[in-house]
Amino acid sequence: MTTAARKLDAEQRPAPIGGGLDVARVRADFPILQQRVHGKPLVYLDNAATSQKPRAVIDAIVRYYEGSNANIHRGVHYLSEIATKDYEAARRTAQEFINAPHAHEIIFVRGATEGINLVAQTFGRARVQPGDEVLITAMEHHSNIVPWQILCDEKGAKLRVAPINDQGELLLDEFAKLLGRRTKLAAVTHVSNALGTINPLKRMIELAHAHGVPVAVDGAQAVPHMKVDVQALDCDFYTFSGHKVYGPTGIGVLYGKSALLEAMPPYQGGGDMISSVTFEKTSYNKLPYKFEAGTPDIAGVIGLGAALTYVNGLGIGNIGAHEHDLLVYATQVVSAIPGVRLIGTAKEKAGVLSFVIEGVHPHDIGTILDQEGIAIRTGHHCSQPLMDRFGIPATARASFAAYNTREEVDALVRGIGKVREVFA
Ligand code: 7TS
Repeated sequence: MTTAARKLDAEQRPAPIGGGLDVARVRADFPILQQRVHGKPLVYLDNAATSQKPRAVIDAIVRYYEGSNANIHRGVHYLSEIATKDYEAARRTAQEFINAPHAHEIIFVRGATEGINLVAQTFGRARVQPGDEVLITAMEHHSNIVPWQILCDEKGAKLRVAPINDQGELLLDEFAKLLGRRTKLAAVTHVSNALGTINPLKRMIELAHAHGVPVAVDGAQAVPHMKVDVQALDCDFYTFSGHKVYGPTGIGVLYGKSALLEAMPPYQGGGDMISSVTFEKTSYNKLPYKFEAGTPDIAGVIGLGAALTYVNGLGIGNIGAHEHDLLVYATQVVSAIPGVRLIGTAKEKAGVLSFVIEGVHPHDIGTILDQEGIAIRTGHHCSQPLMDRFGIPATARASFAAYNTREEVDALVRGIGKVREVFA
């Protein structure tokens, strides 16, 4: 244990809140966590980049390929019917997971990135005209900046950016002031991947709607950690990636309100998204198929369904409470280390701990921690404008999931101690 961690004696440490999670059992569900890295037990703290996958997800994918692989929605044969049934069952699981009113409002996409691009290129393209504005925040991931820049460039529209304070919290008044006659859309993150800030999303949506502005939400970092209810939020679009919520890579969900999805032009043309085609005219399929051109990632969808079912089994509230406990603990012990500065100290945070160490480049932190078997992410986290806002090129970021433990946070603290020794 480093001196910094030792300094925090038992009474000073926040008492574990426990919650309803049996973390040892959760860990046993994840085969990858059993391995050693560079001779040390793997400490996986890069969950904001992607989470690990439980056996239930891996098995569901294997079961599909071994037992029911077939194309969907087009076969009359047995395997195709099973595959279609499983694919559509996963859609209902996703619908219930975010409390969408209708299953046809769930569009399967490659991930949050594709969900956002879909909205920009269909809804955005039809709605935004020269002189209009699209409003985002200063803490967006590049995938919630660049698609809007592309749209604004094409349309001669303007991207407006709501500022944040030094803690990494959105300035709600400034956000409200930026909503105006020209604002055609607000695209905002629910939770910041680089800071962990949880935005006051419901209030932001109310403010936007009061100006008649629809809101598209990037939920990539929220869905794995908290109950998301799209009806309670009243958001117009909500997107997330499967791979950050214990599911496979390359699959995600875009939710949109029926009326908006109905009115939107299609995103990609191809098989399954049509109801009839002649060389003169094509009419499009009904929702959600209008937005699912071509053979989808069937195994991915089934794996995602298994992941969401797995999360339901643990209880998203239990996961959130456990991660909050880790965050509170990690904040206390890491910030007590001399030379360490936390980036992102919002009152409302999900399980992300971004930090810098005086005189050490974050990449060197990551490399030394890797030698200790500890996986974190270092860099700008695809949020360069946010790094600029804090006047830094990069941070080191530890991010938590259901299977992490306080012992792993202690390992991180010891690892940071090593970094400080090397650079002393
Ligand atoms: N939005 C947010 C808030 C994200 O954190 C990410 C990925 C994305 C969108 C894009 O998700 P994708 O699945 O389509 O790639 N964020 C990160 C990260 O923080 N580290 O690696 C990927």
